[in-house]
Amino acid sequence: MSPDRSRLHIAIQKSGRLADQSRQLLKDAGLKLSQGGKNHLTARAENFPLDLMFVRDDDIPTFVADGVCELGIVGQNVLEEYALGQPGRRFEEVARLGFGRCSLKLAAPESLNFFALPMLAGQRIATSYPRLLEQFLARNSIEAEIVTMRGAVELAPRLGIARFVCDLVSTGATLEANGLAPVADVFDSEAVLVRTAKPLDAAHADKAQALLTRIEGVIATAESKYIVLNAPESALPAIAEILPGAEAPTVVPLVGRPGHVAVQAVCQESVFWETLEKLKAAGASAILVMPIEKMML
Ligand code: PRT
Ligand code: ZN
Repeated sequence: MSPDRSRLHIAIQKSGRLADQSRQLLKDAGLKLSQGGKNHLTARAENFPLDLMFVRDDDIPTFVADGVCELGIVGQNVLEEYALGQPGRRFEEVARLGFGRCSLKLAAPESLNFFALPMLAGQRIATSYPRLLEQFLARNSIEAEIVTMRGAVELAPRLGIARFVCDLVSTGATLEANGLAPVADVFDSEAVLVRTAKPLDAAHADKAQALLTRIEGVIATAESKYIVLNAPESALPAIAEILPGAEAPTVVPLVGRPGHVAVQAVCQESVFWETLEKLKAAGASAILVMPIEKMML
């Protein structure tokens, strides 16, 4: 089946760490996804001109760079590793999505009591990200031997393949279970929405922009909360200082309580119990924190 060129195409991971959240993001952006095409390799948004292609994450940069898909969702680690091997940048990162966070780290055997970067000189380092590692080593003027492995990198020291490894870490449990400790950050990553750098015709560009605006709304909503509280007018400056990421709160007089106001604000950062305690200490009462369902910036 050849792709319907009147529609937009987005490449997302078929299965793996980014798969569920990529689909969920599109659903949160209001897309109703069909059950999926043959072998579940494609799906269609029934209420938006967008087709989904389910692929391996490593193929997403190529699909987007070549314009087979106008959009993609992929980890920055995969994207940068691909870009470093290509002459020109043929895609644009258009939104950070706040999931799939991890860090490409250099790790050394825990038995090593002391570590400094020059100790890598002349050593073998196993990784699935040879270009990102090569860039890091060059920036630090270190010459070392890079051993490229497609997976199970953390086993390399035990197998005698390499003394050091450079691998993705999220909790650090895998390194620890293999007697390794992180010693340097090579590249921090999260999932991003990426767009082809190939020019889109006006109709496709409009559709892509509409989807991007919705996705930005979903991301902003995920962290944002709506706060309502009462406070004496005199406490307003202190309260405004505490409200996390709030722009110009609305202040409304309270009937029958002169000198007291109600404050309403959208907070674009997480609101923790500590924040509420600080607000109360500053004079706020009847504090309500509410989720925001939709937001268009
Ligand atoms: O099949 P396909 O090629 O599509 O998937 P894949 O197996 O290549 O990738 P997948 O699904 O494992 O990861 C997809 C993306 O998720 C990565 O490219 C990163 O952008 C992101 N991500 C976030 C991670 C991790 N966190 C992560 N922890 N990718 C891999 N890991 C590995 C890590 O290397 C370690 O071996 O998970 C293991 C556990 O990590 P710890 O530190 O929590 O123990
Ligand atoms: Zn992969």
